[in-house]
Amino acid sequence: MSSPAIIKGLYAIVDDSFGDSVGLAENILAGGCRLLQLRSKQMSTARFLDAARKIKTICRKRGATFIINDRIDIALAAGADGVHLGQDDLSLNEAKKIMGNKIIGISTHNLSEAEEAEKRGAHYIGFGPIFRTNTKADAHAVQGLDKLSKIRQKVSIPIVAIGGITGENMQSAYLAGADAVAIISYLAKAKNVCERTKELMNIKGVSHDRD
Ligand code: 3NM
Repeated sequence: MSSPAIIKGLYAIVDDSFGDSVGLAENILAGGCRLLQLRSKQMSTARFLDAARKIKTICRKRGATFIINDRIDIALAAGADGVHLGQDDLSLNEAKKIMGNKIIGISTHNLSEAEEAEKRGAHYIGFGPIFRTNTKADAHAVQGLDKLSKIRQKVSIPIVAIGGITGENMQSAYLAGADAVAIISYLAKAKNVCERTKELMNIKGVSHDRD
């Protein structure tokens, strides 16, 4: 499962700062999402791995791709499909040595980071924040849709738009060239997470079909 062609459509990120990650993941996957990341800036390694293993089991049942944020050790121990790394994490070269042919995504916040990630062999890039977000305390300045379009012209690996994405602006990110949209709070804060996921999966002009 190393093809970047599966980085498409709704890319849900389950962040434990919003509560029970496993329950959230269960509802998102029940709503039809097939690309999910587990992210935690606070869980102990043992709890992170436990949540990752449980979510991986649900992902397998649903045929969903499962990515772990930051922690290569947990991604490997849980048997996830890949890892998503920030600019300050292990370098792509080092990560590739450890991860073999698993998926590696890189967070980028400007054109040079995006081009560098592609050159070094990232399978996809995250680019953001596209819109204002309260979820990431140390978020960069808002990049907007224009910068997303510019990056689309320069980079051919899949681009995951992130930051402040909702049901209302999701389509605009696609029109600007995103292949996938990563969403944390708009899903986590929904009254009915499964229904909201279904709504997102039905937004016109957004393809979730994987090659
Ligand atoms: N990374 P929400 S923005 C985790 O710009 C993350 O790289 C970002 O959360 C980046 O969907 C962000 O709630 C937070 O806005 C996204």
